[in-house]
Amino acid sequence: MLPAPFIAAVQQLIGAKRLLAEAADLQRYGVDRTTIWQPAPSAIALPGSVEEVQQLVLLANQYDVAVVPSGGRTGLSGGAVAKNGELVIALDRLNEVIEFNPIDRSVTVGAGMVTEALQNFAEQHGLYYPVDFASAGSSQIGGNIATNAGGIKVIRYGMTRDWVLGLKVVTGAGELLELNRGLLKNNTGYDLRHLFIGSEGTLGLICEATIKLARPPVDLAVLVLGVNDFPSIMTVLEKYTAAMDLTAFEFFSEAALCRVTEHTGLARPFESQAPFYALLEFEQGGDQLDTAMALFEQCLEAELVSDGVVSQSLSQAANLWKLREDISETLWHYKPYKNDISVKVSKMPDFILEVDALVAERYPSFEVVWYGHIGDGNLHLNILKPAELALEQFVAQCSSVSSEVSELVERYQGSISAEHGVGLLKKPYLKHSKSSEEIALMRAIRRSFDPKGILNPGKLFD
Ligand code: 2HG
Ligand code: ZN
Repeated sequence: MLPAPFIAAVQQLIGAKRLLAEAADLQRYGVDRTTIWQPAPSAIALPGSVEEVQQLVLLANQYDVAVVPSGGRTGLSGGAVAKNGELVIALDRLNEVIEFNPIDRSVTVGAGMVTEALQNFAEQHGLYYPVDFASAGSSQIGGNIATNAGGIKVIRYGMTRDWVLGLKVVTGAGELLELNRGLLKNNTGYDLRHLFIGSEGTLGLICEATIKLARPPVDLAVLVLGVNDFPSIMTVLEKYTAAMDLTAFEFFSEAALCRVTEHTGLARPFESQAPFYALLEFEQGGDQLDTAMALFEQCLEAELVSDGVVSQSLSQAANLWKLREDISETLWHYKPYKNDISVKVSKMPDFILEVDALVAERYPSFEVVWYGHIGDGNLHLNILKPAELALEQFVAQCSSVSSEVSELVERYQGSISAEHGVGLLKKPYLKHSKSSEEIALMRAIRRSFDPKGILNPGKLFD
């Protein structure tokens, strides 16, 4: 329950109709794409300006109200879940282009702008925003920055962090900070902008962002290969990355393909079946297409791959991409337990065999679906909940296996969260990717931005 004087002050600040408390709104704004926690916020505030965000945070401090910042809520780690009567501050209305500069090739946008709208804006100006993933149609830039979102083009373009030139944020204490001024070069001590990128709403609310744009890639082709086993995927990756600049190298298992084709009605890439599929994307200009096809022949001869198809049109390329991109949405219907782990690409061949052996032993009766950004060393293991098993029991069993997977990740010096963030889901495993000294410093940083601990309590660490 929020204190009555706080509600009155918020209504006065943003207008009564911008403070939502209907059951459907609490339900909608209280969760992300996880399926584990029940949403239970007290109310949803929809501020219309940075000043209103700042005033809201100051009021929350005054009345000791916990706040959950909210973007498009497409996260997969529970970072935007509000389950304890918090006030959700949703940035939906801060969704405009504020300034575009073609000389700097940068654009400043409100944090509530949907990723796809930014991609479209860039395209209309002959430019390109390269951070891309299946939820681009509903995720928001502020949320992407708060979680340092990755996606399907990281192998070529990096993560969200690589595209943020500047940020306007309101800290947990209510200070308004303008970080890095949109500059390419700025060596003036600590770069606080980078602390906010990936901070999961625990240091402040990201209100505006200045984003760098790229030249668009030209004439992309998609190649899907049927691959015989895990080690072969890595050999194929090595061969292709040695010879070409790929814009993507993704993989998925036959189980993932079956679920997607069943769910979407999409056609298989080719008739024959393989245990795994690699999806490669590249600019086909110059001799790139010839190189890709020559490598395909070599891989066939070496019995690394068994079949393959290359896109002949943009629509065929888009359909091949859907086989990979629609996996997460398809599996969501099975309430999957998610892993999002990474190691250095060079360690991947050994790591993958060990994870495979571990999950095969520990999940003998659950269906494990493999896919991910294998070109970045990033695996998504989704464990599907058997229909007859209660959610709580399923989560408990998966969590105990996650501890073992996390120990393995630690042994390989990898990450327990490659791109989805820690949120609530990975909190127990953070210690496997960060030392206790690092976590202590993270806590101290959190306290200096949010001394009363009102922002996203319980996320990242307790
Ligand atoms: C993807 O790569 C997303 O498709 C989602 O990061 C992964 O749902 C998942 O586990
Ligand atoms: Zn992913």
